[in-house]
Amino acid sequence: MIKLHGHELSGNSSKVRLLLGLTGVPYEWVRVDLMAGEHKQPAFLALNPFGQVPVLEDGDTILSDAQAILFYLAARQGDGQWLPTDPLEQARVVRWLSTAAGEVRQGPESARLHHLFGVKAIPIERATEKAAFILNQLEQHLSDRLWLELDRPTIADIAVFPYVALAGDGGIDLAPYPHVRAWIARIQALPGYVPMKGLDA
Ligand SMILES: N[C@@H](CCC(=O)N[C@@H](CS)C(=O)NCC(=O)O)C(=O)O
Repeated sequence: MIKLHGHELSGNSSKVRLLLGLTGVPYEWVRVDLMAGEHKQPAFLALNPFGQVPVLEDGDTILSDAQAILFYLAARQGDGQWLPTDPLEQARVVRWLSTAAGEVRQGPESARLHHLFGVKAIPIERATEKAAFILNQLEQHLSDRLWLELDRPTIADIAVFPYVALAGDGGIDLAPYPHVRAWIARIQALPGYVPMKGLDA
């Protein structure tokens, strides 16, 4: 059975949990105690030398990085549902995986690290500015569509979702972004949705 190494407060871990839940794939959850520094110990570094969760173990296959894992799981399914097979559609989805690791990480994810986890080395003004940029982009993008790409949820939505939905943890108010809030609610209403600590009641 697949093993997912992660932490319950890690938005990157929650992306993978979400896809596994939505696709009904059984897996074993291996909690990595980030607060105790377990991810910097040799046993974990042997899985991911970066010392970061999530890590997926699928038999002999070991894969880190939430976006890479989403891509692998969705592509492996082979039906194009969560990751289209048409090259252009696929590229459009991958663009949002990059956005998750780029603009979303520099914005709401960094603001959350500053406020919730006390990483004061992250300049909060810059993170807040970056968050406003990407939230405005998303608000505009979602003004005439239900999902980030195509006519259905894909791994694009899953990759961008957690840190946008958790923006409040970084002191960012989502009130000015009604289309983004409606999109968050649509994801939360999907059958198989996996709640995350701090995000859902
Ligand atoms: N690019 C990686 C980043 C993963 C990441 O930053 N994970 C955080 C938890 S959400 C972590 O393990 N942080 C501990 C550290 O970097 O020391 C991904 O998208 O999965």
